Amino acid sequence: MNATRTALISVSDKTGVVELGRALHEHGWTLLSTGGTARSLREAGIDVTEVSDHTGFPEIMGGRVKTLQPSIHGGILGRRGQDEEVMRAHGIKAIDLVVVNLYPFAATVARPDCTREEAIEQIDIGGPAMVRAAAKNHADVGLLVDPADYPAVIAGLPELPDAATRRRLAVKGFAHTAAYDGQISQYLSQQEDPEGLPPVLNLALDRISPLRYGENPHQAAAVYRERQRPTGGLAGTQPIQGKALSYNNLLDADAAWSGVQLLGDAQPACVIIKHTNPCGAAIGDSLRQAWERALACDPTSAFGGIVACNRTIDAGLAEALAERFLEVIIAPDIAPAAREILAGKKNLRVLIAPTHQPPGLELKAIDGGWLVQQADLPPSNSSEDVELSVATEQAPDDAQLADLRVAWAVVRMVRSNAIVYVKDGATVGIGAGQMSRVDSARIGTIKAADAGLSLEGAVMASDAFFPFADSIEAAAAQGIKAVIQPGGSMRDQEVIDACNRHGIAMVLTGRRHFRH
Ligand code: 93A
Repeated sequence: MNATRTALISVSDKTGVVELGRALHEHGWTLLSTGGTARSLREAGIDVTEVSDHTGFPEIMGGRVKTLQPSIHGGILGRRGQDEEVMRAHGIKAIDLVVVNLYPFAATVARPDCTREEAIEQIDIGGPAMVRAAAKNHADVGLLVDPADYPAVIAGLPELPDAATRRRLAVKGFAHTAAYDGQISQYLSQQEDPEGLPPVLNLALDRISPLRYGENPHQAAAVYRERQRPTGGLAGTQPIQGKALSYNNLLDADAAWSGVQLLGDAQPACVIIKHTNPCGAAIGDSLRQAWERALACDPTSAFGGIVACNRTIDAGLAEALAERFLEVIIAPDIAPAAREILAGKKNLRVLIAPTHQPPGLELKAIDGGWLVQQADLPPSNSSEDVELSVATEQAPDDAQLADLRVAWAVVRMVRSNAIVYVKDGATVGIGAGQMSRVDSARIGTIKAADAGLSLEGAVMASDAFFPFADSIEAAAAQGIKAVIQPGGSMRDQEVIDACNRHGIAMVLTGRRHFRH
């Protein structure tokens, strides 16, 4: 055993540090520590040298300068087999293992009463410098930034972690400091412009798991989590049965799960998704009824669909679901009897959804860069809270108003140009992703006819304004009685006039929901 091995331990999060310090000490390592860490180790009866005694220079400026010393950084960065002479000349002792985690910046600024001065003081300088030095010199030096890695290193003592482990720990070290700087720049830019997007987006992502492939089999893919966000959310959820989720499964499960949130939680609701578009959505007196009505909208497209429910799935619904070929089912919970029934469908992926965690920002790759926007969430995630103004002579009655709100929720889930027809709380026709709005309106009517559903007495929603009155004329011919749309077209008056001519009630939301 090499008795001269030295570890430098300087941690804010003291989890596991006593166990690690004791194990190192018992294996004959020399321990160097900064003030608070040295105290913790000494209180546990572990022999430790203060960094200030080692360097001969006190901690100054209230701890701003503790480890920022050549004898520390030379000890970490010195190349073994090359820099010994210069180290000897300057009295620098090699440091073989660096154990550092940083001032808790994110936790500090998350406190509502945190002042700017407190935040600034929580910007760790010496810690990241040591982490980066050890990561750079991983050829010879070990690095621990995460208490979860302590046990494996303890198990290998008195030896340093092997070369492959040191490389992995170095990657983790740079990710740790990158995420940390991201938190700082995000906080400071938020202070400058609380409503806006930061001038620099410094997102550090952790790979949760690789995916078999991306949208197509020749595309490599993985799912990542934003390090600054708490754990949880759909991204990290494993199915309770069935094969692992694919890239497309996750995309559609996300569309289904965020879609069902838009229908609110006042009533049981169900959404069926295909290729990120709903092919049926409904509320009902029971979840079973909501499912049946959602399915009735387009049973052909529901083949291989992704189903999200906003209530616990019971045995009765599970039996109905099991009759169909579905890819994914997602719900807040599945009753034990329902789990047994679904277990019979070996390939069906079943997800117990965690609490909905909508992303704050949406990213899209474009040639040479990224488009970043706030997610389409505010002011409220639920269509129940949308403020409506009546634009026509005719106002919608209560039943129509309820359907208009459902239609408005569903149209937000649909790719633009989006037209949605709703009757009795259920979609009866959906026109998605067309290049002209009138084509979406027409496709919705064709789909309704194909499903054997009548649009007589139904309501219509449009995700953006009607540029012409043509869609209203087509809707009137189908027996549509009420319309919901943002308004704001140059020809709004023509559109309103057409509604008035046909006795259609129209409400405006003042908010567009394009989805490209
Ligand atoms: O203020 S610092 O940026 N200046 C330093 O020289 C320094 N060296 C280590 N912060 C510094 N540290 C940090 O102190 C470490 O990253 C660690 O988070 C913390 C441990 O301090 P203590 O051992 O006193 O609890």
